[in-house]
Amino acid sequence: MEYSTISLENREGVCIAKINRPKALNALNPDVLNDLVKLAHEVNENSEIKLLVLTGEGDKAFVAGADIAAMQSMSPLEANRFCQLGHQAMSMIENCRKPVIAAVNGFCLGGGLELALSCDFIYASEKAKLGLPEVNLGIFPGFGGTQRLPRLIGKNRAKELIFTAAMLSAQQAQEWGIVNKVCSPESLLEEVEKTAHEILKKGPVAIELAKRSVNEGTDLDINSGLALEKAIFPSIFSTEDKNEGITAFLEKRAANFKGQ
Ligand code: DAK
Repeated sequence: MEYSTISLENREGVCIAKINRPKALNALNPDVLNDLVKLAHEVNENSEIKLLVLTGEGDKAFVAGADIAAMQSMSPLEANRFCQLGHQAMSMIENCRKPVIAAVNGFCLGGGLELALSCDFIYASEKAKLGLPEVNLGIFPGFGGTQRLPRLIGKNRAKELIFTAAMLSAQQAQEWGIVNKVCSPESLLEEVEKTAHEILKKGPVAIELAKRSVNEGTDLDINSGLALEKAIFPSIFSTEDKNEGITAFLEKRAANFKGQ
């Protein structure tokens, strides 16, 4: 597929997607959001892509938010479409069938943090700054930030971050549970790829179903979540991967999963 704002590189099944508007600190305009929707489709459908890494072009920003200049001239109707498109992009990344890791290489603000929160988890460079500064502009987070962030770090910390528009360092964001790992800027992609290749050794269908169970289950009460897990689990027993994984263990060899 052709993308106007994202560059792609497939490294042995790990697709590195760089949002590529460095002059605007990779800010999200409708073109980027449309490209993210297309990208999520491509990742789902393209068997050569096993895992997606989202990052920003350049050494300054992951994504510095929604495009403020583009928003200035939006009519209410255009803002409504922008809102729908943003939500569609975030949900498609969140529910992509394959794992998605955010490699946060710099400013990760507003819609940029909302995008990173839609990924399965976040690794960040020591230089990264993360926050939801929308209230500085007289607006508030509108691409899922008021919903995904409190579910991740709790209501009170989320409200403090949103109300103060504070920018957290990568280290603070890790302490708050937003970031899983902090790396030097030079080693960020290497560390992400190392983890990606660990994940790729596992059963792909198992990862896909585990992701569904976590994503769909965490918004349910515990009994409904457990019922969901019980409902999803038996299907893994119909896969070749399950037979291969268990046979390989018993034969004391590495499993050769086919994703079937
Ligand atoms: N949008 C557009 N351009 C941006 C940008 C952004 N978010 N952030 C930076 N830029 C541009 C700057 O304007 C500048 O462009 P030129 O002047 O060179 O043409 C260039 O990137 C470099 O930025 P700076 O010169 O400002 O660089 P500094 O190192 O001095 O500062 C900074 C870096 C990240 C601290 C600063 O650029 C900054 O504060 N940027 C804005 C961060 C921000 O407020 N982000 C939140 C955006 S609001 C919606 C749902 C959701 C949203 C909106 C609507 N609906 C449901 C409708 C989401 C809103 C947001 O994300």
